[in-house]
Amino acid sequence: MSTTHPSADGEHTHTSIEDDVVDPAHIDNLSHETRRFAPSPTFADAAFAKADMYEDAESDRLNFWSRQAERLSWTKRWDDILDWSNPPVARWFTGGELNVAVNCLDRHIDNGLGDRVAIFFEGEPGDTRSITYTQLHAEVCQAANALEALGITAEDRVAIYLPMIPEAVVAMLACARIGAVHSVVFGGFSADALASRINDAGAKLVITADGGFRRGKELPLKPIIDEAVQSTPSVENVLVVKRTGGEVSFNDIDIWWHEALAEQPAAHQAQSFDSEHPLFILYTSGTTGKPKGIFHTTGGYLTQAAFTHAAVFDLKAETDVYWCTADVGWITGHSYVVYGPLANGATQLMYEGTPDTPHKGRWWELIEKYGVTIFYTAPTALRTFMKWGDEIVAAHDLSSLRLLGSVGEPINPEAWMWYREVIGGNKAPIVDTWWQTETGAIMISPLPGVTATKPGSAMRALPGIAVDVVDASGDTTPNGTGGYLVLTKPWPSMARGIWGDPHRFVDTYWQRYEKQGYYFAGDGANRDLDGDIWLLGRVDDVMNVSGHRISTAEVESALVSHPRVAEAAVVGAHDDITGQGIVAFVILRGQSKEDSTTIGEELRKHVVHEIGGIAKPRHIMIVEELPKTRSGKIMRRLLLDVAEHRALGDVTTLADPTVVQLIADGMTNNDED
Ligand code: 7RM
Repeated sequence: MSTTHPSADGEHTHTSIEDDVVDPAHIDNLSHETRRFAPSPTFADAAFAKADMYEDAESDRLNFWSRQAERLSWTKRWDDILDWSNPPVARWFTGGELNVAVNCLDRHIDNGLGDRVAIFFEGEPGDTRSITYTQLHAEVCQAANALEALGITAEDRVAIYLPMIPEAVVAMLACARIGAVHSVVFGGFSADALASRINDAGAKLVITADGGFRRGKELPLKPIIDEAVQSTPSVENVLVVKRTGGEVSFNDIDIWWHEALAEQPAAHQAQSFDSEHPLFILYTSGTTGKPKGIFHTTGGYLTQAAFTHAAVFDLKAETDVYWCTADVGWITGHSYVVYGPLANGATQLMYEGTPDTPHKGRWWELIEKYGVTIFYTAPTALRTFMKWGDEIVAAHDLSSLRLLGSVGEPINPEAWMWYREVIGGNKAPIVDTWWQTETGAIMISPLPGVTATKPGSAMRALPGIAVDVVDASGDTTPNGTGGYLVLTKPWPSMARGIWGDPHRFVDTYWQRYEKQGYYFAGDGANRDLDGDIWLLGRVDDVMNVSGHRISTAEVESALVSHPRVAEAAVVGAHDDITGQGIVAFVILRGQSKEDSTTIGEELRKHVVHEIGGIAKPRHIMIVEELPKTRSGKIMRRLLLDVAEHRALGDVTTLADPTVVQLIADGMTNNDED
């Protein structure tokens, strides 16, 4: 069934993914990479994680995780490490009780580390703050008190829509402290996207800002909230952080954050919550138009976030300055800006703006200025810097860097080598970390003091994690071939479900290998002859644009909500910088023969309005027809061939084989940037 215009009742129908699922036989770009990079003996000797950690975890996985949980501070010890009696919903550290915010703040202060800097903040305009653990604790306590004064309890959800400023961390920890579930929505999402997430979670409070600074300009957020809350009956109040000082309209439900906090004491008696108390919901795109509210709980999540942050990044909390460039609106920001680093008492840099403001060397300038030692970013950013040229990097002293991380998409060997040589000065180990919103924390990655890495490979599962690469029937594929990536045993930070939709949780991740009890990740992977894993990207209709997950169906849905669009099909076409770029094929309604550039531009704006800037199509192609199978399914593989300017694939199953050729002939190479 193809994507059609919404019917009168507003229901959308969506393209089936069946004819797009990659046959493992086609997943065969086996790398012939032979380079290996072992850590220096000095790095290896001093490493947090040593080789014996693998055997240790292998011999008794549950006790391994139990020991990791002991790194946290619990007010009540757990009865059982894992309850897997009701799959696929796991319960970890059952009966245990803890408070996440206490683990991230109070216990460090109790250990005499209150004066350690938790966050060096650098705003895009150049304003700075350094916030110690004692100061962060005081602010979180005030915020927790303020939330309670607004009637927020451990039964409620709070939506957070903020720029990358310390208040985002404070807001998240304040929710965690009182047991309220936060739902952070990335600042790049539109009012509609925000409203649907607020409604899905039934959030009672929204925490936002007047705006943030981006690309040298004020980016207003308040008007977006004002529009969103027109259609969110559950929202009782909006707390507004003053960041830019720009003009905002204030309504009767709005309260200034600084005023609400000023009224509150900087102390707060934290209560402990059950290990399985929900901590947050984070929406992520799936194969339909409706984003999934992935939800995580407390004890298992924090255990794995903290453990992986220590082991994968080899954190030396006393001396390291850590920087993860992810926004808190994504899972990487949750686990590796907020919960992992703070649980470990790390000192980190937080930067508000874009890498090219006011100049293209801003990131490298920051690394030099703060003496960053551990740096975690995405391949799309690295490829952008490669394009800008090495001179920009060379103008800065990056010798403080001792470890580099990559996340969000496969890193191509060229970018990996550039990262190693130009950024890491040929000495810092690189950890390519594979994981997902659903896994909550890193699953596949080198251990930097142990693994001899290969450029482009995430290598193998971390200690305590069980992965496999299987064929369609769930059988392990031999080394030297590829298939689907699965996780074969439960892990502490696994999602506990999709908010309000338990069936979808089962259908999406667990149905496919129900017999084996495997989690289906939705990624293709190769295992080389040594058994090391090479991730190949999604095997479903989820695109990965600059490391952001966007579903083709979601963009199609946005397109068909425009009155002029009859039908739309979207593919993620290869892009040298962003990994994939969004290319849409659109059939218009009615006969009017307007300029396709004008309508294309209008539709791109419409998608931005419906979903947000991250989903803006790179190219919109107006077509007369879409290639379909006889059963009416759109043949995306062919559209992808067209979008990537390739020779057309097999068209024999097409209802009308001439259609694609017509589209291909009309596809000009005028992609927008
Ligand atoms: C952490 C994050 C998850 C999807 C995942 C993959 C892709 C992420 C890597 C990667 C190859 C990596 N969460 N992905 N990391 N692919 N190598 N190191 O990105 O939920 O937003 O996305 O991202 O396709 O399924 S996410």
